[in-house]
Amino acid sequence: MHPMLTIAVKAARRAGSIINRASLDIDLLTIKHKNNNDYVSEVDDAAEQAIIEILLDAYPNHAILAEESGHQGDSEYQWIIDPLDGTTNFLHGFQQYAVSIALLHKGVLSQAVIYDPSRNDLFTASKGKGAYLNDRRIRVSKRSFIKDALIGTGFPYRDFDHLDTYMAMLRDMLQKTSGVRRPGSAALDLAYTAAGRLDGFWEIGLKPWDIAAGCLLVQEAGGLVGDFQGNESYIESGNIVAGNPKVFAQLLQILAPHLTENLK
Ligand code: 2AM
Ligand code: CA
Ligand code: CA
Ligand code: CA
Repeated sequence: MHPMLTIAVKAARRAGSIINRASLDIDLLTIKHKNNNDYVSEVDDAAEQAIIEILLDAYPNHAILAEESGHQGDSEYQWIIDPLDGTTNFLHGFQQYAVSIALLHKGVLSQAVIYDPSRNDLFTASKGKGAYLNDRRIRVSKRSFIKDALIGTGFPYRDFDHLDTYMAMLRDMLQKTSGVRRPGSAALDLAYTAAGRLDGFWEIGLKPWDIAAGCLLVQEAGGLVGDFQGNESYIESGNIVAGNPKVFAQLLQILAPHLTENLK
């Protein structure tokens, strides 16, 4: 394993143990959330700080972009961190959430870890070296036809400007695929796409920390990732389509008639 990936795995597991410990007191967690909606961000912050400490301890000069604490440093190496992807699920004890850590080198994704602490599932990828779930190589699914495909997505929650567009996309997907799932962690949805558990995925308006690691996983598992026109702008726009190559192409076809100017 690449030494930088080894460090990322150590950081993701440390964050996972913080999350697992907090999840044991789910009742306390819910009450605390009602009285003080800082509680979840306490878990998010604690996990994020643990990750950053481990990364910077190993690589003091590397730069960081993390969901809760933002940018720090300036380097050709930048870590992109979501300490807890799927916070709403975590808060409800709905066990679908993950830690996501990616490394960009000179702007190119080079290492990725997505760790599901409730199942102890560790997804990893290094550029050019394939994608793994625990010790086993993973590949995207071989399904060729969109009518047989199981597709992941996320609902709009922040920017309801695109709600009508999204609902039209969803309506079309429900009619043209074998099923649509909305598990609630974009990072895990991409990891599942890499592992062939989902055949494809799309969502509007995600952030770099939601998708950076997942994109490398999908690509290293033999899949394709793009924005809604199949181009490269997905990390900036957060408008993302992913899937095995055949499903990816068919997803783009389904989305095409729904694209308003600002989604192109
Ligand atoms: P988060 O849990 O790290 O915030 C699911 O659609 C994706 O949207 C997740 O990656 C989730 O990341 C993000 N998201 C951010 N805020 C959300 C919210 N209020 N409800 C649902 N998902 C949210
Ligand atoms: Ca997230
Ligand atoms: Ca998060
Ligand atoms: Ca969040």
